[in-house]
Amino acid sequence: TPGSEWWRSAVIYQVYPRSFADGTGDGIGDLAGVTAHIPDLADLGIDAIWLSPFYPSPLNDAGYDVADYCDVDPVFGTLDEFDRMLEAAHERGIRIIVDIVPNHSSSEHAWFKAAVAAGPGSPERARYLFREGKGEHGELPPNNWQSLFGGPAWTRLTEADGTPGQWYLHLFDSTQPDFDWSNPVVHQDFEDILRFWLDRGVDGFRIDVAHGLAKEDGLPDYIPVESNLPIVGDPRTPYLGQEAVHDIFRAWHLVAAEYDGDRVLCGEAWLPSVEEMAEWVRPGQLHQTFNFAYLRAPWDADGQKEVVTRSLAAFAASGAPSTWVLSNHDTVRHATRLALTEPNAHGAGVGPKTPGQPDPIVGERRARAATALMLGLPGSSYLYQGEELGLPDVIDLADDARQDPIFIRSEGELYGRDGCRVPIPWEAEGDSYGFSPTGESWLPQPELWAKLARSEQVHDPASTLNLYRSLLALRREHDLGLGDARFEWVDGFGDEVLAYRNGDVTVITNFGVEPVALPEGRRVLARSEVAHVDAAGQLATDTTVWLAAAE
Ligand code: TEU
Repeated sequence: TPGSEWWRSAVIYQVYPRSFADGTGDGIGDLAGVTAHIPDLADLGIDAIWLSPFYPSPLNDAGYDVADYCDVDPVFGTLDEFDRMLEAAHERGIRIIVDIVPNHSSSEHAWFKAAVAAGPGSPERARYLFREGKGEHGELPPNNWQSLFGGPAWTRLTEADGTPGQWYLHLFDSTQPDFDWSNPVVHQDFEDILRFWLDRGVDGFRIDVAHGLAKEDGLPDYIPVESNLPIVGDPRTPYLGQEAVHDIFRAWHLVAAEYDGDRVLCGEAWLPSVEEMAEWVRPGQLHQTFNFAYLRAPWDADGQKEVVTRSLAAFAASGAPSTWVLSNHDTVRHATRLALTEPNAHGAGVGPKTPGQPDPIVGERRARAATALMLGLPGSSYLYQGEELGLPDVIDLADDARQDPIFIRSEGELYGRDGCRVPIPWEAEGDSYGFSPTGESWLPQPELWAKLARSEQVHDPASTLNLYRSLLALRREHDLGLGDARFEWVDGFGDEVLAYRNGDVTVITNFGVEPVALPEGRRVLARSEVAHVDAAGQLATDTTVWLAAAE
């Protein structure tokens, strides 16, 4: 229904197209693959899909380097296939939001090529951030900014470009030049792009690096301050979290509102605290933002209680719904992250760089418990493809198989983000576990995929897939996504247990080693244990239970 603000309580499932399902047999997932699996997603019980980029791209950063914002890369399909996918999803009551990348384009975009060709001072160059270098011959970068992927954030044009001399800014890879959002032409271009997809019927946008679009006037040097977010970047820089981004999103809000008031704008903004993230969304701008503080929270009762309490308070004050997320295509999958003895603080990008191997049994147990804790909370949850199968990060990919520019640029020091992007196992049999009809896969899949394949889980009542299905069905049945007014903490289970009530459902998680006695006479709606040992009214370590209201 128009104006329902469906996103406030939605469960939104991220499809990373190149790794989801391959319809054509080239070993790279595509839109035909998404369409083919819409029935499976309907069966899972999600409300919406967020589709990572599928636009024409040289794929240096997996499609977050867009060469044309209004088309589909032949690797992923065609605009017609996009329309068919959208229709198939809508027929099943699933909405689709697409990823928009407005901070930078690919250096292969016609706008950037024209900017290089046209030379200094031209209107073409003014779309991007070209500057003269410092030093006697302009041989030094215009300022000291560093790329979030490592190395200087500036690259100088050379003889090979035909117009040598100036430098251009790129907060990410050198093939991802940043736009100049102080130029009104850029605003107009992107409003046209939003309308292009809204007219096709998309239900909204996930906005990449939303806090990065505006840069401080004069592009001053960055004076580093202490930051615990080395990869994500310190947000108090001249290039992240600038006030001018809010003007952009006020305008975008109005564009989205022209379309029946039911299209959502969700911003990606890695800010250090949930208060900063919530304050950053603001009424009349983006509708919601990812709560990355949630995926960074430690796995213990105090840490989880604190992040949920602070998130609910901060988002209530902002007017935006609370959101929750445990994994995405930039982070270590939570089935691995939660099993690390010393999880990295931000859970993003750098892979499990801790001594020793994460224990897969602990990881599986905690991932299931964490999901059951998350899906009972009011607000909107984001799932990342494959987490419903309990997939871990693939941490032992060979160096030469890896494709993430973070890995490549850092000369082997980091694991990069490929480990969470390994193609999905649909079938236990076959060279690519049902990912591709030819058995090809752009990243090698581990043998473990045979056991975790969807075909193995779908008929097993104890599988992770069926845990997700029942949690999502119960969440819908009991309206758990609705507002915070129905939420309260429940005390009395001890220091290492966290319990809350949301409407008529009570959710209890045991973080301690000792089993905990459950209240008597309450119907169990769902429980997260991997194997259903006779629970006898007890809640084991690292598990979550959903209980019905007392009769
Ligand atoms: O990520 C934005 C971002 O801030 C990254 O630095 C992210 O924190 C990093 O991947 C973690 O190591 C978005 C996309 O989600 C990411 O996939 C892209 O690579 C990036 O923008 C550039 O478009």
